Amino acid sequence: MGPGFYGPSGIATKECPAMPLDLSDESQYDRLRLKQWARDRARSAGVDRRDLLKLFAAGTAAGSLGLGAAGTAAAATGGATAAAVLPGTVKPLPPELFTLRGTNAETNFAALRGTGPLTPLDRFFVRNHTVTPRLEATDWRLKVWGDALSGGPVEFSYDRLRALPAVERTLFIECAGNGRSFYTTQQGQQVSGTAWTLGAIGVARWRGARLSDVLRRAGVTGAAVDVLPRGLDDEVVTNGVNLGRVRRPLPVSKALDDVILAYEMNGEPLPPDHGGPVRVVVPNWIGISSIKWVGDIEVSAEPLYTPWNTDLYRLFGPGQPPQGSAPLTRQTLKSAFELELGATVPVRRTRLLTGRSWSGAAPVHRVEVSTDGGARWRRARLHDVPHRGSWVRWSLPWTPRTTGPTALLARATDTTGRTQPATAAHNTQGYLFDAVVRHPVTVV
Ligand SMILES: Nc1nc2c(c(=O)[nH]1)N[C@H]1C(S)=C(S)[C@@H](COP(=O)(O)O)O[C@H]1N2
Ligand SMILES: [Mo]
Repeated sequence: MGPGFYGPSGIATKECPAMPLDLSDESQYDRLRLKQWARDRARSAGVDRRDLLKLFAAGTAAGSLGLGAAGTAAAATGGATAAAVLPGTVKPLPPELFTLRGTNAETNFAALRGTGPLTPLDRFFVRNHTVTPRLEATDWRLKVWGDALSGGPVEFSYDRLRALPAVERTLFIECAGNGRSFYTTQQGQQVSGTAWTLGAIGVARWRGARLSDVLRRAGVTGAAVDVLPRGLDDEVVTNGVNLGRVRRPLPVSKALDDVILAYEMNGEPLPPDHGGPVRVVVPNWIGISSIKWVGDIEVSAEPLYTPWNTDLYRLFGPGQPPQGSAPLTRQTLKSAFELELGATVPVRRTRLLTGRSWSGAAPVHRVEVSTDGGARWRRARLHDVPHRGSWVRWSLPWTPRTTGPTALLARATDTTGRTQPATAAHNTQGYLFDAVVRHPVTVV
């Protein structure tokens, strides 16, 4: 029996292989997992289920676990304010390139102006639940294990991984909470989590081995359902509960499709802050899927649950089921100007407005820009051939005629025909903000 067979209830049963289900359809997969979770059919990998339930009960009332919040660092250090916590990164985080947010560093979009389609490593955003661990490639091992392998655990050294056929792809990694602050500043809504503007995204050229090659060599069987990569960074402690190491299950269909175990980023060995020596890169999916510093991968014949696909990284709030939406997978559609928020610009001088747009669903088709707060729109010129999984750079000349405050707006449409809406759907943890951002500027 293959992995895709489910009984009439939608729950996997050994006895009832009657209804094949296409697990490569993300929404179908997620709806199924959600049902299983709700019915308590799955085990919660590594965390006591009663602890999780306690947390979720507290969490949904208070908004969330506070994970990924400005308060994350505070929780991790026992109540210090986030501002007092230095991000535990290895690379420098100068203020012209980054805005610090607790343990995280947001890329200043203005610092991308004039750079190429790839985010330079010195300005790629960092999102750390704790601190960057220092790992040596020579000591590093990847252990692949679990009940959906034909044999026992299989270990891969760095050299063994590098000896596998290499793939190279240009892909963004974007946090699910990117743009979160605009729920509050633009829509007047309360959300929990790191108050990113639009800089929790970076695009890099990743080189690595296919996860599918590693899983096949490890003896993955047709019984596999979920694949759970886990980071070697510290365990995450929040509100006194140890959630264990950062890990989030991937459906086996995605794991065998296009996921990379990356050891190079923009032609360099993967830097420590971005998961070196080896990280997972999951094309088009929210950043948490792309586990950094991967140390082991469980291949399971039953669905797996961790805090990162149950309470976290799902939508809670109006219009969502009480237990929350299905786990989030694909990223949404966004645009950003390569300009400081609140920049001042001289009147009657022509300047070239530049920015970037991207979508997790499809290549960007068109970008429109308004320089008068949304009354009139002009089409921007695209500077890259649009590809799914990456962004396009664009530009538009602008000659402001009157002084005073105004808003610049950029609106992308992807090749599925989806256009950024005026308002994003509110959810308590502020994920997947996709609305057109009103970028304030003052003409002087
Ligand atoms: N092991 C581990 N993997 C992780 C994280 C982490 O804290 N630990 N953060 C995740 C999140 S939430 C995001 S958005 C991306 C950020 O990748 P970056 O720091 O390379 O930009 O890594 C993901 N992988
Ligand atoms: Mo993230």
